[in-house]
Formats: sequence, structure tokens, C-alpha cells
Amino acid sequence: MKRKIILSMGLMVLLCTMVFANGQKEAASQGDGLITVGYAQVGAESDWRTANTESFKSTFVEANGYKLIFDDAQQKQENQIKAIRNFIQQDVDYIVVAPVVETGWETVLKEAKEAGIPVILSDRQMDLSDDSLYTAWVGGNFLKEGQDAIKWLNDYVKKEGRANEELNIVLLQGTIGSSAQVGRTKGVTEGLAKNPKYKLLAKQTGEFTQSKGQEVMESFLKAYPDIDVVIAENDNMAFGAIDAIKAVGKVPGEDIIIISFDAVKEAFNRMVAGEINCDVECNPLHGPRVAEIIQTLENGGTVDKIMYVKEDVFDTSNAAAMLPTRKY
Ligand code: GYE
Repeated sequence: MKRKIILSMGLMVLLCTMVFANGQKEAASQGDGLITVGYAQVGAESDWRTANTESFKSTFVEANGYKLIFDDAQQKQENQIKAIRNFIQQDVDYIVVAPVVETGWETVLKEAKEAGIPVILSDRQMDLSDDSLYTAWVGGNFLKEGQDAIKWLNDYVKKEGRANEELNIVLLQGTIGSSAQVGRTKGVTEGLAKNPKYKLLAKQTGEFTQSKGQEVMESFLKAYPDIDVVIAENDNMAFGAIDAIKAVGKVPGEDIIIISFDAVKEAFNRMVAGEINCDVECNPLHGPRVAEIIQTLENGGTVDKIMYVKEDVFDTSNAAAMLPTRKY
């Protein structure tokens, strides 16, 4: 009896899925004049990501001539691959991907190419053997961001008269294999290696999340009682690290210098409070940028393959003045 119920429930789920998929397919090719865009988003791991999702959801609306099919992959590549296959099945007009990691995309992108659907990459990059598998990419220059962080540190220690001091440094990395992690880690570690006074004690991933950032920082503080600098590859990990630092009775921003990436609003509050010393900006508002690429393509124009967004560096000296102007 139980088996029968389970079987018929299974059948119902299958039927519903088929009806739903069919409905979606019709919507995508309905001739309603709307451009259908499938966005394979990484997840909802950070404030940056939330701002990025919001940017797409507010740009790709019917009033602007779009229908958005949004998928949150919960930081899993296999979910993103599934989402892209769904978009292909629904015959969307454009596929946009913010790839969680750099590698492993060839097969599914070939499927999109065979279906004649242009793929636009946004935010993170892919490491592909064949660049014709995507039309364009727009995002931040992660390597430069990493380099900028160390440039700031160099200037800061000079200004503070600490240039001759040996500094113990730990690095909280983002999702390993994501281009944001790869670029920032490279910029940071290469920059640190140029100065023998800098001792990189440890680096470990905090998955770009606040809770994991806190957890890893707690273990760093146990293993290394004399940390001078924390570099967090995004703001949410920095927020977690700040909690961990406070919990051992130290003062973030004073006892331990904190450098972060993204520069979301809450990070500006933290700079104003003196808890984060420096924040390297990474702009998440890619919705309108991707829309512009699509409009150019729709009008038969050509677009640049690689488009870097301009980004700044902020610190406690200008955070208060900048805070009211921040958009995310
Ligand atoms: O720094 C982080 C997010 O890929 C640039 O992903 C993005 C990064 C960003 O989770 O907060």
C-alpha cells in the first residue's frame, strides 16, 4: 500500500514537472516580444551576491522588455550546469552565467552553442580551451584587486612607522577555484612575497560566508596568538573574522589590521567604526551592464569580449564621506 502511494505521488510530481516545464517553454517562445534571459546565479552567500541578484532582478523586468528566469545554484557547479540545461530546454534567448568555479564548463557550453543560444558571463570568469563558447564577460579585475590590497598595506605600514616591523598575516580565501579567489589570492600572495617583513602564516577558505569566515578565524587565532593582519577575500568573511577577534578580547582594526574586498555598505559602517581598515571595491551591479551587452547584440552590434568594471580602494580616512553615496 505504502509503495503504491509513493509510486502515485512520484507520478504526480513527474506530471506536474512536465506541465510546468511545458508552460515555461511556451513562455520562452511565446512571441510576446520579450527577450528571455536565464541567469545561472552562484547562490546567496554574501551581501555582494544579494546586491548582484537584486541588480539582475530589477533590470530584467517586463517593463524593460525582458523575462528573467533566475536560478540560485547554492554555490554548487552541478546545480548551475543543471540550470543551464534547463535554460537550453526552454529555448531562452540569452544565457547569463556567474560561474561558481573557473573550470569544467566546456560540455554544457557546447550544448548552448549547438542550440544557438549566446552565453554571457558576468562577475566570475571561466577557464575555457575555446573562447568562442561565450560571447562576452563583464566583471571585476580580481588580480588587480589583490594587488591593490597589498599596495594599501605597504603605504599604511610606512605611514604608521611600522615598515621595519615583522608582520604576521593570515588570509581568508573565497571559494577555492572561483576566479574571484584565484585572482585575489594571486595578487595578495605575490604582493606579500615582495616584502620579507611580511609573514604569511596561513591561508584557508572561508567559502565567502560570514559563518565560515568566523570559524576559520577562530582556528587561526588559536593556532597563531600573534596575528597582525587579516586579509579577507570578501566582506562577509571579514565580518565573521571581526566577531572571532572580539571574542578573544582583541580590538579589530587596532590590534589586528583588517583588509577586505567588496566594499558593501555594511563594510563602510565597519570602516567608520574603525573595525575594517581598508576595503577594495568590487562592483556587483552587473544587471544594467549585461542588459547593455544584450541590447547591442539585439541591434546587430559587436561587443568587447572582456569588460572590466572600474573599482576603487577605500579606507578609514574616506569611508564616512563616501558612505552616503554607496549604492550596495
Ligand atoms: O567578492 C563575494 C561573492 O564573485 C566577486 O563572490 C564575487 C565574489 C564576491 O560571494 O562576496
